[in-house]
Amino acid sequence: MAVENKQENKLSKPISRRILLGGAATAAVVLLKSSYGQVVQKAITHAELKIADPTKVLGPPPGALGTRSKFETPVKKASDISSRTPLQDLFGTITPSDLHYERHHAGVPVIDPHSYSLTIHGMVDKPLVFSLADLKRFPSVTRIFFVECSGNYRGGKAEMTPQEICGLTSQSEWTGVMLSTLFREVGVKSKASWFLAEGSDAAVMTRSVPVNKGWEDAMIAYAQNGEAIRPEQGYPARLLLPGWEGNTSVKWLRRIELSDQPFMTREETAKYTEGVKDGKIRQFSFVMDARSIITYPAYPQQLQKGWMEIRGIAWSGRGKIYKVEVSTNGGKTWQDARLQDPVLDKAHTAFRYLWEWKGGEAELLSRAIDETGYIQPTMKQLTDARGQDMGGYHLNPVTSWLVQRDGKVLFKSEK
Ligand SMILES: Nc1nc2c(c(=O)[nH]1)N[C@H]1C(S)=C(S)[C@@H](COP(=O)(O)O)O[C@H]1N2
Ligand SMILES: [Mo]
Repeated sequence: MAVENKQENKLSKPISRRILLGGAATAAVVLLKSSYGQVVQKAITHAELKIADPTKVLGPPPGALGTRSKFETPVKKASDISSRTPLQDLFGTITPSDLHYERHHAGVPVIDPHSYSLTIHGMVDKPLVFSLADLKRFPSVTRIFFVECSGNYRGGKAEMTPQEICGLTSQSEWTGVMLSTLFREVGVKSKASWFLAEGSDAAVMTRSVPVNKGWEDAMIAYAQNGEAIRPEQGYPARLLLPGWEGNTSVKWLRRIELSDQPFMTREETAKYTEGVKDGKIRQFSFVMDARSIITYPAYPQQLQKGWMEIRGIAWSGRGKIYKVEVSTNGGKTWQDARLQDPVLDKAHTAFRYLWEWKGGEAELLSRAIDETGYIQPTMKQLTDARGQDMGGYHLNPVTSWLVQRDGKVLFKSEK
């Protein structure tokens, strides 16, 4: 109690709704009245208590949910339509679920898992309606891969973080049922060459997908990083097409229709097409090409002279990352970075390269090469290949960081 009393004044400021303090055993817990009126428990950190020596006071007891350290504040950068993963704040390759990027065409629907259903019909022997419980009864699979929006490139100024440049990619461990399992269950007819995937959000998003992807590695996921999939990621179940543009991984999936031709929905005619040379438009460009980005050092870091580990992630929608090359002199010479095992198929792969900054200007680049031999292009190579009107989709240029004499790091924006 002594500690609480001493802290009385300090506490009452940040925690204005405090109505009751616990006894000695709950020294660092207060009960608060939430804005809805119910009483909730809030653990107070040592920082809030301004305790210099944590060995001299009982810490907060376990809670119903864990918390992130008050000293760590990674956040998604959100607009009305999307939010971006803070790639520069993360370690390893799994994106914490609450930091997974989001892209919704009509917000996040609330779907009751008990009334949820997935209908598979069209060119099948036996159309079926699956409940969520039905989906969970099938043999399950767990697999790690990334989801990336095809509109994942921003440029325009030097003061941009990895999150701002390409934070529309995230990686989770997904669990669900292979679509091929359900295809066998309904008896997809051999003539069927495409299927339509339809979401139950207010956008009723629909995409046509070649049936081969369904047989190959498409899955219906109901779990993410060990728990039920998040509402933002498609609760209670979504389609996931590993390595393909995020748009095709239809969330809140309610219907799959088999056909012998694409359905030519709005998302694949008016949207999600790219200009190529000679005024032509490219359609059904599903695969996300290989890419990498150095996430440290990056803007807004301030470098100190000496050794450091250049760090980043590389990924490819075509398969495994074969190699990542790093240049510290603007592309004059390249060295192989070390890849962190396991290097997974269609997955964010961490790379590292030891570098000594001796002061002076430097230009840091990374370039991903995947197992098909595809080499991540420069922005100039992209423009040369696709023309000036290539639009904003499927841009995976080599990202360059300019280290200034004073140790500031700036993005060399090329678009
Ligand atoms: N039903 C539905 N599915 C959807 C969308 C949507 O708005 N509605 N957005 C798509 C787009 S454009 C992308 S990039 C991914 C984003 O997935 P995430 O929000 O889980 O990161 O979901 C896709 N699936
Ligand atoms: Mo997207």
